[in-house]
Amino acid sequence: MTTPTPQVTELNSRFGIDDALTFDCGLGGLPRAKLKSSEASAEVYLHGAHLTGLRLGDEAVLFLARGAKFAPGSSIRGGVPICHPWFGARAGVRDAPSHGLARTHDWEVVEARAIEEGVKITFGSTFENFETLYSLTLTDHLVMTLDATNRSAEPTRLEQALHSYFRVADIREVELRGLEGTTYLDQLQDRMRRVEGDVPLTFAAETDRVYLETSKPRSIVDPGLGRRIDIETEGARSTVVWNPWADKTARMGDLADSEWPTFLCVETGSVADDALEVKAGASHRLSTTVTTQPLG
Ligand code: TA6
Repeated sequence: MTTPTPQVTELNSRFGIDDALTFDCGLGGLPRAKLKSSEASAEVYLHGAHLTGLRLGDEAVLFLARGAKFAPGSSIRGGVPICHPWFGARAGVRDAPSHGLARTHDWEVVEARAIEEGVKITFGSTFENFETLYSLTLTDHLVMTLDATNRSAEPTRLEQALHSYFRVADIREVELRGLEGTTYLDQLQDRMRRVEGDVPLTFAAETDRVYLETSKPRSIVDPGLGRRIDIETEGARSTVVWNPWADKTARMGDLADSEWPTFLCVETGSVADDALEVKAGASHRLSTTVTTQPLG
């Protein structure tokens, strides 16, 4: 047990809630919040407001790379990185960091409270024109809510995604339901536009796709873990589906060669053609709900 830093001591005194919400020094010595309800638990770092662990029932729902970096200015490989206020490469700005500013900056805790059957923590920060709040509500499931308010006098373009790395037994055995028949941009073919077939997605190679105008609930059906992960959204037009497969993994310093089969990214937000234009003074809410069910 490391000695708590003054920052962690202050966080516990201001926001701690018995064993429902405690703060400690996590990996890399970074301040971490630990959430606990009767049926679930979660861990989230102030760095990037990055959710790194989620257990629903006794099952780990998210993947976290063994070689993930926990250091100021670095993004953490796994969990749920927040891509905001842009996604991927920033249009027209060559050296902009991939996936925006939110995931590599420290957020503040702005509120924490016990709720019926669980706990809710809210982080805040400002990224360019957008005053941003991010809440995690943990009961027997998890709701992630990202609120962005345009504090400028001009309408402003916004892209965002909750870049969730879901843990699977073996991606070659899973199905992703809910995207049948939708249009997607294939990021491996210069964002060529294609239409998904009328059967659930299965995976046999590197996959990197931005599905547009998606609205139905999505489900990861995982026979290896005997479970289904259900993902429902509000205020999210896009679903990004990604797995690097073996060759790309070999080129990634924070992902071991053996890890690529054990996760599937299903990212929810508004990306590319689905980018938002937020009016001056207006807000946009993105909300994603994650539940799990045993496979019957
Ligand atoms: O998930 C879609 C994607 O844009 C992929 O192209 C891949 O780059 C992935 O995000 C991870 O990005 P990162 O910057 O975290 O390595």
